[in-house]
Amino acid sequence: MRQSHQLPLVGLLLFSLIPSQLCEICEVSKENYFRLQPLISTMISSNNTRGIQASNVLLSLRLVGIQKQDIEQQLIQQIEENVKSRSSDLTSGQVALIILALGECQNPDERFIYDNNLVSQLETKFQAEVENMGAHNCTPLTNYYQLSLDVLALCLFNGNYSIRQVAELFNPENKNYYFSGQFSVDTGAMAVLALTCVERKGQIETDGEYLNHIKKHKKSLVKKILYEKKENGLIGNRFSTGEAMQALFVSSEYYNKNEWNCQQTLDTVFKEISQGAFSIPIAAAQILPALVGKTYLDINKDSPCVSDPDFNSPTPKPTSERYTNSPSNILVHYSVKINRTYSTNIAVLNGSVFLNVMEAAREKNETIFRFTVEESSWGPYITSVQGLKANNNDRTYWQLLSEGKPLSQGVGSYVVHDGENLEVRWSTY
Ligand code: CBY
Repeated sequence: MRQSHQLPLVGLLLFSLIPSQLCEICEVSKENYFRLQPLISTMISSNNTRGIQASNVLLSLRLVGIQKQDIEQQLIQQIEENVKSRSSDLTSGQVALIILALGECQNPDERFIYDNNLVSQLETKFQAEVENMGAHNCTPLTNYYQLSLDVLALCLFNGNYSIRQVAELFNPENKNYYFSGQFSVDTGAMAVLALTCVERKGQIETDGEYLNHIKKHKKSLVKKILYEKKENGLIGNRFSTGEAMQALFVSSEYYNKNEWNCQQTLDTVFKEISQGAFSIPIAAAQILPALVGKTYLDINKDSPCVSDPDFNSPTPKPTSERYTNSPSNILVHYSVKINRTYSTNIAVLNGSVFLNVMEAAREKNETIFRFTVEESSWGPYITSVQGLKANNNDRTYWQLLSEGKPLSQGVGSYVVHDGENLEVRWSTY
């Protein structure tokens, strides 16, 4: 008798709990689309969306349904020129991104992929990555973030890959998921996306054993990603959060609802957007899809390109690049550390970035502070200091630090502060 009284109560309790869990769709509501405008402005009004950044931006715009003909044409032209002028220099991940961007949905530019045999080029470049691992102590030509992009593009665009090889390569204990002992959330997230595609396409009868390995890898990677969740909801850091969200969207069966409060992550990202945290095109391009609930697995070469009317109404005004500060000087301490440390004090204009400090130091003493840079999709990347060159096969690089802590921005974007201790350190990852 007592039980039958309790039943409706329990039912009511469950009813009040379950819907809130099931209905929690973590994506920005249409009324809040204006919060994404700074990202869109950064992506489309930046006239320096050069080289490989262009494919990241195009991919992101298409994925969320932003159609701006003139901008799209400009990006496509840049991508195609890039392929024509330096196709053999492109890394495997760059080719993968180009395929993903040009083939995102049914469109005339898709032809470019097939006319230029980009998928078979990618197959060859992917195998070269794997061969390099054989010759150089399991280190690929580039990195596992790019290998994941490769597998993702091959999987989505019907390229050849061996599911056995994928299952072996993407073991979560592999050192290539780590940089200086730290799990790389960007890398893990991209691997989860690639593995999910392979898993969805695999056939139980023939690939059963490997599919099981892949499932196990995914589960473990998802755990590692969630372990990097910060108190404010970011996963890894602000720049890896978008891709981590995508990975978590496609693997909800591998974690419990209470392990991730997606809304909290979303709110923190919005706050960061409003503070101008994603001010370079690639950073904006990488965070945007997840915020509207999209993932790279939604890339579908056979479905028509859609345009979301809520995004395509007024043309956003370009944001002013950097706020203007009074042009006063600030003083920073700059060191180069190899075995010993070489230091100097440098005066630079308020609002200067790390690279300006390095340039000023070089002017003071060319022998000690000379360096070389290369352009990367995230801006300038330091390749050598004092003639000592970073080498992928040895896993060496020039690490950037402030007050002894690694920076999460590159030399071209990190704005330095008065009295700061900056360092470039010869390191292994
Ligand atoms: N993209 C790639 O191949 C890059 C993959 C990536 C995992 C990338 C981060 C993530 C992403 N979303 O794109 C990556 N970095 C890698 C692999 C690397 C290594 C590069 C060498 C290799 N094996 O390919 C390496 C050496 C470990 C590395 N990143 C170094 C650095 C430092 C660069 C310093 C220098 N010499 O100029 C630096 C500045 C860290 C430091 N304190 O020294 C760094 N990376 C940072 C900060 C970042 C983030 C950039 C954020 C920003 N706003 O500028 C990053 C997004 C990224 C680019 N690296 Co790496 C990671 C993050 O903070 N979430 C594919 C290609 C087709 O485009």
